[in-house]
Amino acid sequence: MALKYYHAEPLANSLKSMVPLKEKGLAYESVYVDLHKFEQHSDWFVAINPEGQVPVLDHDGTIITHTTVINEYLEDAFPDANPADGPLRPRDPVGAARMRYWNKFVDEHVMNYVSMHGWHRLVGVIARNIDSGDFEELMAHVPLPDQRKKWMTARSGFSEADLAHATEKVEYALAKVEKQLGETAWLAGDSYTLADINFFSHCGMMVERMFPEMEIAKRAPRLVAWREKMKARPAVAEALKSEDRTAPGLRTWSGDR
Ligand SMILES: N[C@@H](CCC(=O)N[C@@H](CS)C(=O)NCC(=O)O)C(=O)O
Repeated sequence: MALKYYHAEPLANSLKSMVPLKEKGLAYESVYVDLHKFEQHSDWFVAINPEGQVPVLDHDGTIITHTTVINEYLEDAFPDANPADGPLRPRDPVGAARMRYWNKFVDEHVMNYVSMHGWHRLVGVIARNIDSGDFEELMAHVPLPDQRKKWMTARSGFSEADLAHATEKVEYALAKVEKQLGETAWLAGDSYTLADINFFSHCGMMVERMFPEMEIAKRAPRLVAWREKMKARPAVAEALKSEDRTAPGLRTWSGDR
């Protein structure tokens, strides 16, 4: 059995499937894809994932993409490799449904909005530093039309209205999670699941730095306590420590590792 994980820095989607690999104690070969060099759109990588995005799981030559799919795949392919406190996907139908409800919420209503602010702060700087002809040449290699548009918008700047809408979505999500954590220890109930890993990967580490004005410690103390509990898990700590090749000047929003 051979697993290969193609990923960028341990943040957002790249972190989201790295944590389950580590929680399940699965040995894998780590392949770093340098987003700063646009390696995700290069011929060798697009031959592996035609959508030109990380992360990607290769299990004995079978390619699995999209983090929520990868994470459920790992549960199906390796049902007996579980952390000591139980499986990452509850075995009872209600628990599994709750986990999927939160995954759907994070995937559809959180990820892209946090990402827009991240791109606004970080990717915009990278995109604007590329000379005009070179930028168009790079864009010609972006396989997903929406992603190409996002790169072009990052270069010209996201509109204030879009950024404000994204901020509203993040505020709504933080309040929703804070409320849930008042009712259950983890997002999907009494056990730690893929839903916690999902929200943590997108919102856990960087949100306070990205939105200092939200005063998250004050407004969401349960979320902050939950985040510390997440960071204290050895698998999460190990994933966060894993190789980070981001240029130091660009690490401004990538969490407090
Ligand atoms: N829905 C996908 C999203 C993957 C995604 O957005 N990946 C980002 C990194 S977090 C990426 O590859 N960005 C580079 C690009 O699109 O050029 C997933 O869950 O894996």
